[in-house]
Amino acid sequence: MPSPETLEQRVARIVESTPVHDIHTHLYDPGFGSLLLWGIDELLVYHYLVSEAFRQMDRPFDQFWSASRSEQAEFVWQALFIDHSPVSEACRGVLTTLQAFGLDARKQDLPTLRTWFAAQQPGEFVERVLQLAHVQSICMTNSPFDDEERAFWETRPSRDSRFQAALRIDPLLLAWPESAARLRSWGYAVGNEPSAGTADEVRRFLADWTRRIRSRFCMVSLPPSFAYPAANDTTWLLDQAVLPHCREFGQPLALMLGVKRAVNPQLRMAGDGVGRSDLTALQNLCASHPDNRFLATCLARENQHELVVHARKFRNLHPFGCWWFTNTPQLITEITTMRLELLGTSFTPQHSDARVLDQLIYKWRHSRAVLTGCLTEKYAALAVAGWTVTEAEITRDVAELMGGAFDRFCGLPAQL
Ligand code: FIX
Ligand code: ZN
Repeated sequence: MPSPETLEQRVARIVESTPVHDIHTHLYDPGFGSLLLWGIDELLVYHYLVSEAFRQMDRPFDQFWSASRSEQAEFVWQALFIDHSPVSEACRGVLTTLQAFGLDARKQDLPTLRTWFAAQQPGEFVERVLQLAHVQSICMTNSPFDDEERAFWETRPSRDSRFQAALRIDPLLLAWPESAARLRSWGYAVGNEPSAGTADEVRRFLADWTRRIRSRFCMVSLPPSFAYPAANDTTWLLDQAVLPHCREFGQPLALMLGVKRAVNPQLRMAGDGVGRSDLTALQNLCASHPDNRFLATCLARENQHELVVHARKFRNLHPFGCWWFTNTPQLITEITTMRLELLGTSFTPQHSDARVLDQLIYKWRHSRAVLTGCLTEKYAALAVAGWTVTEAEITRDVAELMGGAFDRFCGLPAQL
């Protein structure tokens, strides 16, 4: 007779079989062609791995960057997988991904792996990855300020409804005089200085892009120095344009707090760092704009507790994800447990931040394993207190955590 399912096995089964809505990625709708990255070379030149590889090789920065993409992938493979054991989370991710495809990275060399990926048919590959990762839908990161991406939107591409848009506005909020010039070049009559006319035109820009890409929310990443309110363009633009826009469209603003861009420019995209934010800014935003909703994630470990406490005080705040340097099993366990203990299930534990389609597999396999552990511990503690959760209750909770609570917080995708 088979032994009865343990609590952990039951939670694992439910977590693994619940499709996730991945609320922040850097992936693109397959209709965007070459913007959607996939394959072994892209996995290896992921910026998480590049910064780790530079620690293990003497190669000058220029020599690495002037090499072709496949040579760069070879440098990373050699440094991180051959010369040392690939124990870091990002390295393990490559192995989990290859294993899910049935590839034995121990037996196959890079050329053989490349041949396997080259033989994949792109459309079928997308379906296979989504199925292996058990991802039902994805939020992209869509920036009108990115020339390559803007060109795609201007072709009015047909859309895959599983790939939802999120309007990314970092340059608008953080580099105003330069962004004003770009808006003018696109036909928006903005001045460099604050005025009612400029605010109207910024709102027209936001409305046009929200409709064009059918965006579900606006998003911005902010440096540790972000303060609100402050006597600067960022506060003015938030107050006069971005927050009114979000209210008008009934959409949240997602804040990603604590990134220090280009602390080492020689590492290019891998050169961003972390700093502790003053979350008084977030508190002030939530308190002074009760009719706005805010999604927030923090990059610094030191900000995680404060974020959760703010969410207890403001129901217009929804914490999400273990972002970037916090996307490691140890920190996901710590952060998710803290959130469960202080917020119940009213948050979204994880997003993938995948930049390469295949990464969905490892990001979600690894995160699902941690979520299973955190939930099992909580349900076991409830059982000690005489409250045994049912299969239906676990299923409900997991659905909430894997996109349900987020969808309710955001509201349904607007028919724009
Ligand atoms: O700002 C962001 O959305 C970050 O996630 C990225 O800038 C970062 O490069 C990344 O990929 C982190 O996972
Ligand atoms: Zn991101």
